[in-house]
Amino acid sequence: MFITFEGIEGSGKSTQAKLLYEWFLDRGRRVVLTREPGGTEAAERIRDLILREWEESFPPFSELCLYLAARGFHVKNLIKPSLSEGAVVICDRFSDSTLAYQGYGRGLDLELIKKMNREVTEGIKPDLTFLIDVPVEVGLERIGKRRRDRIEGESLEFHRRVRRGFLDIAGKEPERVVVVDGTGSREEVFKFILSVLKEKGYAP
Ligand code: T5A
Repeated sequence: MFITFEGIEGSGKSTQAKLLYEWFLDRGRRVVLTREPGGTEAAERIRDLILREWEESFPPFSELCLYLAARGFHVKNLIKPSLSEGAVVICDRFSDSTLAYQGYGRGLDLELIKKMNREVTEGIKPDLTFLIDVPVEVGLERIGKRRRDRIEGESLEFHRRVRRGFLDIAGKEPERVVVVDGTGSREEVFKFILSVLKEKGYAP
């Protein structure tokens, strides 16, 4: 079972991914919690490169290639082997983030991104995706006090396009992508996520 969490900055998806990981652990399931960009040594190095601030300009297509390169390492070395061993894999961000940020956010060609994504994911697709949705202002306020990375520091309009992108993706794949109202408390949001998992037969 491959479950991904998606959403804008500060939506609370890392919090929910961790809660679900602990929930499966408590029930004795073999479960892997991982993230993108990152998850393996090489992919984490690419993450450092992508997220830090640079003096020189960062071309959107180069950014796209780096996210995809990191995903390639991650799928090959962690996600695929873990799924083959029967583990539940929970991933904080995956391919939908590339479509939302580099496609809807940066304006790169959506079809090209989908094609490149298919190459690096080697046919792996999430069984279920939770899109934790909050207004941009709520997300940015939640992360407001900490130092922002290169993507978090983008304009309000950029983050709005990304949010619209995620909702668009969800609208096109309603079976896989479940939109979760992320404005409630951590406990309320998690309760809803569990109810979806149970309803879909993924959890006892
Ligand atoms: N990216 C990524 C791309 O552009 N393309 C790609 O292909 C991929 C894979 C990753 C960046 O890279 C971009 C997207 C990102 O900009 P990251 O550090 O992983 O960088 O950033 P995020 O994934 O956005 O992680 P964040 O930690 O910023 O946000 P989360 O995961 O949405 O939020 P979370 O859970 O850490 O919570 C944020 C704060 O809110 C509180 C938490 O305690 C925390 O303080 N919180 C709540 N507060 C009130 N109510 C709730 N329900 C709350 N839930 C959490």
